[in-house]
Amino acid sequence: MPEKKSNTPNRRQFLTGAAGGALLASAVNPAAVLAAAKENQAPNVADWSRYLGDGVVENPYGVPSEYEAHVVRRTVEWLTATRESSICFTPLQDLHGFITPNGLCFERHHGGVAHVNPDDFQLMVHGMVDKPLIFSLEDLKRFPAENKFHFLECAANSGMEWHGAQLNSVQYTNGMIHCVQYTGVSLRTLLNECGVSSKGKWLHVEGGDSAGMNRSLPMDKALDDCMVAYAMNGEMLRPENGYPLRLVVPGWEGNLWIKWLRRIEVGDQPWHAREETAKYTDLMPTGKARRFTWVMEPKSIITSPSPEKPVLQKGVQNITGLAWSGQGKVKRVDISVDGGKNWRPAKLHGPIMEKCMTRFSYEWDWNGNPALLESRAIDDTGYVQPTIKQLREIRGAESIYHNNSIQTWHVNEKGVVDNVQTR
Ligand SMILES: Nc1nc2c(c(=O)[nH]1)N[C@H]1C(S)=C(S)[C@@H](COP(=O)(O)O)O[C@H]1N2
Ligand SMILES: [Mo]
Repeated sequence: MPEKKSNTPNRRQFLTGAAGGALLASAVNPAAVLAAAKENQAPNVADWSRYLGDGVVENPYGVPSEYEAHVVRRTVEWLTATRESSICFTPLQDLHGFITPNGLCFERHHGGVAHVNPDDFQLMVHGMVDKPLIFSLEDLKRFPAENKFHFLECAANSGMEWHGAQLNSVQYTNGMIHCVQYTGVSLRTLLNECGVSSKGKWLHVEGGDSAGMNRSLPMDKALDDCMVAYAMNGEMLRPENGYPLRLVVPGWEGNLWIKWLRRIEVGDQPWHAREETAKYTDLMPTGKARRFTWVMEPKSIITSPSPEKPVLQKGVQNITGLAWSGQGKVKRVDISVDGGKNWRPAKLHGPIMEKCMTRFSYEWDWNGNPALLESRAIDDTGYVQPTIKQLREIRGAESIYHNNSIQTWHVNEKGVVDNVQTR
């Protein structure tokens, strides 16, 4: 939790002079602020102004400021038996804009991180094709590259919240997601190179990690917008995200995005019987299970205020967060400060792209009374993000996957924010 309170008054308080507490009363008086300045604060000369700083290439690969050391991926130790088959969470509360920096992207591994030497790397494409081919990384880089921004959300994101509010955190309730720019080759280009038989309706995609993670991908999706990516955010993939090659399946659940991709087999049916494939199903109240629920439906989350980012003072707050849809573009995000009774549209910060995160913000004048903050996403298909009760009515609460319900944050009179479920 951040301890440091901002002593910078906001624009409105400057203009109206209507500052609340003692802190703000001093802050609006420049003479008083200057008189109380600490050693390193203006008008005094700070330490870092007195001496020469580091030379260039102090860090050949740059790292964040030491004062940002709290901005890290985190895991929940009790969630899984080992770290090799586990998951960690993106610190959404500390991100700006819509891009996730590579070092902060949540990780999900079933058999640990494979460290693949690119000289030994090969991608084999075979099965129902005219010409089976093996590509080296250099071969793949010779194809025309595509550059696309997409979110990747694990189907289990918010999965601990089905029965009730569990984890008092935006990172732990919503952090199984990241959004980066991918560079790679469209799957359509690769498949055309091999000449897919008209009987080829499914791809069997396989990873080179110890889990040998494999999935079935319908041909229509493969030809629509999938790609094999070797780079993220302008540099080669990180080992934990599949170096040197991963599958990108825009808008669909994370488990299809095979990392350390090494084999694509074209077939006429899905590889249903595989145990791993069967695991990703949604148990319904009837005892039956939904399967092949691949699309990640519209969702949004207020990242500040949040349990990690309490409200520090009365007056104007910048409510901000992220929205996304696996069906298309985010069209609108509405904000409620009274638990869903009244809604107002948030400002969307462009660029707004298909199957990509969109940053939103909303100016809220907090009077110090308890409040219930919510955001709801609406995409260009007209789909409106549901409440948890609406989802439970249809799906029960026994599934782990595909919880895209509205998150409610309760703000108390001290500005402390808690995860609650009210409707
Ligand atoms: N080879 C391989 N690919 C994999 C996995 C894996 O364990 N092995 N996990 C999948 C799951 S369940 C998710 S949610 C995403 C996570 O991708 P990330 O680690 O880049 O966040 O990778 C998918 N691809
Ligand atoms: Mo996942």
